[in-house]
Amino acid sequence: MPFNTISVVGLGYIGLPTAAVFASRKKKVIGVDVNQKAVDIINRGQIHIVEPDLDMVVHAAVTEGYLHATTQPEPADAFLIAVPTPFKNNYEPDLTYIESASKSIAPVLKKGDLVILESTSPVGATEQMSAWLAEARPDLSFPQTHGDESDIRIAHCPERVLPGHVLRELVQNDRVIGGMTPKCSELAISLYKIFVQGECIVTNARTAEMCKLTENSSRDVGIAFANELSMICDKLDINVWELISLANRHPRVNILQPGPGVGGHCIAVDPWFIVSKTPEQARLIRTAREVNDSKPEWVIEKVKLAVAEHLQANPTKTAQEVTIACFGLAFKADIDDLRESPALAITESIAGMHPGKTLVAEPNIFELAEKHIGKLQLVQSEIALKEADIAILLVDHKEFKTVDKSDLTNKILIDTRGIW
Ligand code: SAJ
Repeated sequence: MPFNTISVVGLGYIGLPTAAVFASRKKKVIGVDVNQKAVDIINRGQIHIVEPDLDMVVHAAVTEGYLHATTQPEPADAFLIAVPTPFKNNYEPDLTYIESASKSIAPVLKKGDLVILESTSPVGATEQMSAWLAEARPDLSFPQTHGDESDIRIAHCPERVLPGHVLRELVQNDRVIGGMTPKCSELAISLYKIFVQGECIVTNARTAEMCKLTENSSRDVGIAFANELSMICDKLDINVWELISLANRHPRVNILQPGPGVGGHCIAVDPWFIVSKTPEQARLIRTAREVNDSKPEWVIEKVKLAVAEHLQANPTKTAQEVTIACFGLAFKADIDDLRESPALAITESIAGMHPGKTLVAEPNIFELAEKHIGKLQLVQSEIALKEADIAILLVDHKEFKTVDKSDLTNKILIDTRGIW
């Protein structure tokens, strides 16, 4: 079936690149978002998020007339829902964005349309979305009641792209296609084949939901193992980076890297969707989350010890005269994204407790948020290195990997990434 018009609901880190890539294949794309400001920016051919090369693709798509954004859904042949799925205070998934997106597209659905949930979701969310649509449109039939004969086709196809490499991975990665029925999967494949060069592999909706959660939980558990090792090695006076590189020479061992904690909006969130559904069984997954979430506090304790050590070595100094420099604020290397960043949390905590100067070097950010002004000073790396009594490496940005080792002498170093 030809898709003449494709609608993408939610124009964030996943929805906007997806909309732009469909448009670059000369499909008419309607982007829908509740944020009027984002809609206006996109309709000017600009972007409101940071992702390499996305600005050019969106600019071309808008100026050539293939992509336009709106706050009000319009009829289309396929709808992709890519809205956030955060968790609530008790780590229960919050599906309100999926609910309101479903209710907003329901009035414009017509027989033959395909609705795909792309948002990372707890198991059962796709069936729930289909139930919300069915409730709003009793005149149409849905897969949960009509199977392969349904008027509307529904599938879950999770996105798995790595921030910073989204445009390449969208096209090249394999895609898991979880249709509610075989016909739903078939139609979803024909949609993704418009731009996906990777393989499209069919499963059911629940397995597709669990697959995405499993990928990110697997990585979280792996990072927790590395973080736990780093705390064990600290007690035993062993260099954890050397240890891991030695152990990884074993042909069947591949340990990840310790860090100051796990950030971003995916790996620190998705495992909770498994834990909240099956709390009795998901013991390792929960513990991994707890280990990774406890790492920033461990780093902060190291900083307190370093200040005490520095004052002991310099008895004429007061704590007000000690300068601490934090290197990196982003949640990982070579991006500017601060969401759920352990580096940011550690830096904020130091600035809150330290009576002296707290300097920050972050090559990907050019101004501090309002709430940090007066508490932190954003400076060039060279200045931070020159002035610091205590230097804390929080993000392995490429600029920090090449610092002159002689600039690191005469100060206490806390290297959470093992690059200094
Ligand atoms: N990290 C470590 N040690 C490591 C690897 C990562 O401490 O060895 C930390 C990073 O510094 C960062 C966090 O983990 O704080 C997450 O970074 P990441 O690069 O592992 O992952 P994300 O969050 O950028 O993207 C992940 C990817 N998932 C997997 O690799 C399984 C991506 O493919 C998903 O599409 C994305 O989550 C998502 O949207 O779910």
